[in-house]
Amino acid sequence: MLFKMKKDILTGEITDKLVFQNRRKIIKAVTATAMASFIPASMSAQIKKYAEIPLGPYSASLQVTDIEYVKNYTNYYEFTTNKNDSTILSKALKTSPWSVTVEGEAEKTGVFNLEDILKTNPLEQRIYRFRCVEAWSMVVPWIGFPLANMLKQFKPTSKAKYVEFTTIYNPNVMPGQRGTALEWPYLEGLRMDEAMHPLSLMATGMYDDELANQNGAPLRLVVPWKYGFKSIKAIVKIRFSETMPATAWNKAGPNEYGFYANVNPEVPHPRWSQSRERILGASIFTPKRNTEKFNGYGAQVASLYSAMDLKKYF
Ligand SMILES: Nc1nc2c(c(=O)[nH]1)N[C@H]1C(S)=C(S)[C@@H](COP(=O)(O)O)O[C@H]1N2
Ligand SMILES: [Mo]
Repeated sequence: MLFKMKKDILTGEITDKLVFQNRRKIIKAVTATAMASFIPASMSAQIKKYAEIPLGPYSASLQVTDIEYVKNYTNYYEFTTNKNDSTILSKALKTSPWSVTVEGEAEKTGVFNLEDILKTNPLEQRIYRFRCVEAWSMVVPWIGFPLANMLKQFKPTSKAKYVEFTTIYNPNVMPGQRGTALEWPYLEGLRMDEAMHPLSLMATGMYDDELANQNGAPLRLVVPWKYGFKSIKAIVKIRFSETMPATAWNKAGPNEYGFYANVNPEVPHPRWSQSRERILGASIFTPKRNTEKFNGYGAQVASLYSAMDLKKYF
């Protein structure tokens, strides 16, 4: 699988955008046949559901990374720090039924079924570049809905200045949670204006399908202008707060992982440069690409930070 895709050696971008789009067409054709024949209606509805999701307005026209890399090179410390092994280990996590607890500075708090959340938050596809703090990047066709849509439904009060997200805590099925790689449960947060920004996405799927467990099923955050660790997986709790949340990575290394974690080639990580990034799935001959400020989303988000020194608030 690893060397199956054709690569553009010069740019390093993986030239399978067409392959991906063709796959959509094939799925639609198969679905049409299936509905007229032998595949159970529920299954064909599921396939159709994901293949026909419209492309959202904030989708970038970038060539997407080979799905095999995105699914088998993951960071999910609840299971393991080994990027290849969370695929198998995470199969033990039961992701349905799933509920999200909403707490704190909001009018509508309580426990909500994911199914109900999805009824009022229509899905769209967003192709985003995703940049890990470890200096590699990929391009993923996510499926999800704007975070702002959902947050507004909970009616945050005027005291809500931040929103905090928590991953499921279940050391019985998540062996990494029996260790001390991070303080558990994994916790992340955004300032309210960041959370309400139209680029902030709640993802439920990728590549025309539901999220694989290792990629954060059934519900994860995707904040494309920030380092990947902000994009928390398997969310079970959302809390609106007046104060800045103490996030898992910031607690683990306050000098290395800031709360903001905006992608910034000008601010090196204390142990490595952030000016370039390895393209996930590209050959070893492919040069690294230059990391863009805000991961290329500066036109949309730079104004959120106009009053801040980004070297101090990294
Ligand atoms: N709960 C949880 N969320 C997480 C992580 C994690 O270990 N646990 N890793 C983060 C990091 S460092 C990155 S780069 C992305 C990786 O997403 P992916 O594995 O789907 O590519 O998830 C982020 N979200
Ligand atoms: Mo990461």
